[in-house]
Amino acid sequence: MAKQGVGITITQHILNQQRQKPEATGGFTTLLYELIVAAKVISREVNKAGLADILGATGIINIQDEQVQKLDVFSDKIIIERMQHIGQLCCMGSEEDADLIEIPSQYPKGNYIIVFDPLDGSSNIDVNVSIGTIFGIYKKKSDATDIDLLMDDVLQPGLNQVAAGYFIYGSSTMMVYTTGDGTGVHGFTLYPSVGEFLLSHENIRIPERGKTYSVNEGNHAYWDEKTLTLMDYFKATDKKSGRPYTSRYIGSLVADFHRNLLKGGIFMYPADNKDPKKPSGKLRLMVEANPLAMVVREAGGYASDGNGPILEIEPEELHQRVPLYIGSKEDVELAERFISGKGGKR
Ligand code: P6P
Repeated sequence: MAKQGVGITITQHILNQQRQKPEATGGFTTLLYELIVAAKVISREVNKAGLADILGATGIINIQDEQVQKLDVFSDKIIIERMQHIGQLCCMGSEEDADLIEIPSQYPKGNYIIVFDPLDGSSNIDVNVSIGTIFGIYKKKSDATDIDLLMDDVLQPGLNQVAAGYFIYGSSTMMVYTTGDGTGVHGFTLYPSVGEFLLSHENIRIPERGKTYSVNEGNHAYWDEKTLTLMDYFKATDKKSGRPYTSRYIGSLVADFHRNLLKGGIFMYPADNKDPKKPSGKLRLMVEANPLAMVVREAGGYASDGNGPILEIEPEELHQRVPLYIGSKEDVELAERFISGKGGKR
């Protein structure tokens, strides 16, 4: 018999999850709903970027010392606009903004915190490569309400995220998220003619081990000996352990992560000595590593900074960077043995 209706919508899925939590007030649901609206607007703009006059750089340099693309700015503004009025947040943190973002006084405040990268991979916008929005949601720990006193509430280890996920704007637009409490990782695909995200990847599980490694080999000259030995390991021929691995690197974190989540593999952005200002590599702990580390853990994978779990790192500042090894559990644990010096040889 033909499938009736449209299947399970994201709205239905979120409400089902809310019903399983007697203490739920619906505030978290409201937050996710408006975040989804922001993503739909960003998806619309990304998918017409080639047509609209929002291509190219703004000439602004952001906190990350990176050329800001117009869609970055647009995406940042859309998320802030959709989040600030819902009465569920005490503040926000964005990769595009140096400081915490305050909730305007005309809106009620709440106990949630959202940190996000509004449009990761933005350097790929005008070459039509998949890009994404990454988010992590926390609950405030203190009674503070003044923006100047909330940084400690924001700088929590990733373990404390009450939800984490991403939107990927690619051949289709998808939302992948988890509430981090054993309820699994679920993927929803945007059905353009309906304008709704429909459940398309229920309970995603990442293969224990993959056959793909993702890294920017162009940084080879800037890696230390342990990193070089690790990369040589993946490239060496050894049929018994299924090597060499295949190399796949898109240069857009969400796209590289999403492929590995579904197919297995490891993504790496090691520490390097390329830029003295970024000794821990390029990726950010709060708005990139932690949310994806929560997603991959809930899907059966693992994320490490090379010495230990990303999710256990006590953040020291909003935009701190961290080396990232993330994906199939066995591959990341192997990488950790090489990088931490607890085993592994060239
Ligand atoms: P590189 C995109 O600018 C980004 O932040 C991530 O999406 C991506 O994984 C990484 O940088 C790519 O960096 O140095 O390899 O170009």
